[in-house]
Amino acid sequence: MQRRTRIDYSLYLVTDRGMIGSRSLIEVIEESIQGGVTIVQLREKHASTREFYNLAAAVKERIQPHGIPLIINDRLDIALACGADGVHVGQSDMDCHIVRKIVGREMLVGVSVSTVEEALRAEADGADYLGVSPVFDTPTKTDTPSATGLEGLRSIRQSVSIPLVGIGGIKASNAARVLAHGADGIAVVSAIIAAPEPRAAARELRVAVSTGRDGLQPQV
Ligand code: TZP
Ligand code: MG
Repeated sequence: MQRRTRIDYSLYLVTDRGMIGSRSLIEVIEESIQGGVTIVQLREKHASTREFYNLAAAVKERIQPHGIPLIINDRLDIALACGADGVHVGQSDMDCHIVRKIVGREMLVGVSVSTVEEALRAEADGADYLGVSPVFDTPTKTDTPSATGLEGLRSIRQSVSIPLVGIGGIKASNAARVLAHGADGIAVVSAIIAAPEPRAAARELRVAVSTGRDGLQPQV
């Protein structure tokens, strides 16, 4: 587990097996890491517990040699069982302070937030990082609060000091603006998982992240 080392949130991949077609998820993850993904969240909404655990263990084994942290969406039992680096919870999952009580200080805890109030509460409850969600509307997940937009993201950035990533509708063409509005990184599903070439897609997103960090506005 890597909580005590510095985590690089630059390009945070969130998985969705519904988008990979006939490809293997592990291959897609591996290629995306070669392209520059810095952290991986395994998000499984339909898998059985056994299937989720087996997949998590296999992904962990494959990404650990690259030094890439593994985060498990929602299921802290799976996160604990497979020795993941962290767990990510939303506003209707287990409360962050209870998650923290269960997982202890070593494991990363991430929380999805869409308002300043939620962000302040998550920080006070011991979150390590926030997913500001959704920054833009996205067909990938529609049961979300209204999009924060870039100004909402900036307000959340100004209210908390823990790292945050933007998620929702982020692609190479708008990623730099997300960074320029205070995010430490971008979290994406479709921009990598649904891309025909995940390695090239990740590479392009990393360039956009660097551009945004430099405070440069992308060409539109
Ligand atoms: N949480 C908030 S939006 C979202 C999740 C998991 C989906 C983001 O998907 P995409 O394809 O990167 O817009
Ligand atoms: Mg959740």
